[in-house]
Amino acid sequence: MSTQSSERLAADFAADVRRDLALVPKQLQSKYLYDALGSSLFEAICRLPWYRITRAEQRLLEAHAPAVVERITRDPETVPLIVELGCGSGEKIVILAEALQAAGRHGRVHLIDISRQALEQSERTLGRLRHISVVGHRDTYEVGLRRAAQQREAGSPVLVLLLGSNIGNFDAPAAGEFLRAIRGALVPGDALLLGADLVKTEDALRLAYDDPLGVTAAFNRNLLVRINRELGATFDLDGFRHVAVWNAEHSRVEMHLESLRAQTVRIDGWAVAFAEGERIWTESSYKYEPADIDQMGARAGFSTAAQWIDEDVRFALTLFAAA
Ligand code: AVI
Repeated sequence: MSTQSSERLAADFAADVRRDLALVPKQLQSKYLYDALGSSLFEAICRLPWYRITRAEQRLLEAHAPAVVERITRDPETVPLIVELGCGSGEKIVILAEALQAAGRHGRVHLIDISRQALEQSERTLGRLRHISVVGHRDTYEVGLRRAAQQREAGSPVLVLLLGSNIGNFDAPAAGEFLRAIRGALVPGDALLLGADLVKTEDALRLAYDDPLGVTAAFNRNLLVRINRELGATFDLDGFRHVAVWNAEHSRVEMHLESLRAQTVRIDGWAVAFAEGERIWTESSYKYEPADIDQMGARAGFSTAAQWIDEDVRFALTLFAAA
């Protein structure tokens, strides 16, 4: 990644923190949870017995990767381009890459993630596959997707992967806008594979977002560690606790950091005051019904080509065609 984009990301972080801690209620954007330690903690979350999204999605991908690959390999002359938005450790895209290999085809992969560690790990995971070329973009989804789509070869189909219920971290207007932006980068014949978590019991959701080992709490509180390190702030970690709540009205799990006492935190020369019990809202994870997912896609200009559901975990993998 160029120094220029490193500097831009650092300046954006400082400006966003300053703006969002001045809001009522105070907020921080969930994309900032993913520094190197945050990415490792998220990987650990994906292995927790109570966070079942990742394994359910992997099972669905393994079962249906051939059907997904079939859609982008209809023309034997083309080399499909797969773009993954938020690549994690690369374990999911590797399932599709192997299905591509089983179909006897080459492919090009572009990985887009804000986390340097996630990109490096995915590149290592995919490095052993000789039939694909891999390019990483350390950037926001929007900028990375635009860059990747500009590099499509004429006539080659593009498959965008938005997995792991990453869509659930956007509120409805932002999710709609984001899906429209994805659609805008695609042409008829291209596809989007969307993994999205479904509404389930409140107990299951609480355990998934406030696990008994405290890994999710560490993931959330690490954002304060990051702000201390990168922005010279004075957050006292013992002064904030992790809170996860199911908001049924909005169909989302919310993560917050709650101040345990009245306190003032200095961030690079400015002061932020917290009342006892005041919260910083750090993440929303929206949960869907299967029909919501179809409608969300349709509103953005996609038609549902297939939808596969893990009924046990309640997780959906939806293959959309760019209509
Ligand atoms: C990345 N994202 C979809 C995760 C989620 O479930 O919202 C992040 C996460 N937050 C707490 N646990 C996992």
